[in-house]
Amino acid sequence: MVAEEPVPGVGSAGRIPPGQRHVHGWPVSHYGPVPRFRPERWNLRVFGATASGETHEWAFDDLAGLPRTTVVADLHCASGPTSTGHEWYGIPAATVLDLAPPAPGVTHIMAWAEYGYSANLRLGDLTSPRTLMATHHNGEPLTAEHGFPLRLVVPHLFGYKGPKWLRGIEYMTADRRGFWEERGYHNIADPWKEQRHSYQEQPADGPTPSARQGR
Ligand SMILES: Nc1nc2c(c(=O)[nH]1)N[C@H]1C(S)=C(S)[C@@H](COP(=O)(O)O)O[C@H]1N2
Ligand SMILES: [Mo]
Repeated sequence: MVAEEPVPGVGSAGRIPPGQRHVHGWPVSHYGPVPRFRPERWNLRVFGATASGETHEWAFDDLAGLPRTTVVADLHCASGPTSTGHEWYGIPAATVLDLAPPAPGVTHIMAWAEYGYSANLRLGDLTSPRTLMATHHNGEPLTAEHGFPLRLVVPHLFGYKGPKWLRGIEYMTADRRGFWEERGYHNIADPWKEQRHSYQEQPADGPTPSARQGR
């Protein structure tokens, strides 16, 4: 991979990660169709290794009572494009841990979206003060194609770690790879370290993709 020079003066940090190219506007990028929002069927579930052993569930209207925050961040797709200056508004993701505490052994989470898309994160990625479950972007509700009604935003990691159409958080007592992580993408996904591909991983970065096991 040819590392490009970071573009000075561009991006929320005044620069963008190595190997990324700045794109104007906001491209749409995801796998599969855009789900239709059905408010009466929609819920957000926190499940897996919860402290109580129970699954916690919020209906769409329940979200209105939760705290809100604004975060300005860039969005780095691991395939190269970086779009900049996104003003996200939503619920700090750490709120989930207050409302539905994890069991003591929880180290990782799986963020689940419609149609089974998933992304695994270290617990600390979720509780990072800049990680949020966004409902709005630049002052407007999210559009359907960008994740309405709820989208996880993890500004310090590549875009695939932030599921659009978020529906669940699974507490895990061991790491397990999500959708793209199983398909050759890096388990950690730090753009500043250019962690794009699973073949770049060190043993401590996570479990081996199952497709590669035994090879
Ligand atoms: N549910 C879902 N969320 C997803 C994806 C996806 O395929 N499905 N793609 C991810 C990837 S790879 C990127 S780069 C961003 C793109 O977000 P955007 O379309 O708002 O630019 O969404 C992420 N969230
Ligand atoms: Mo991406």
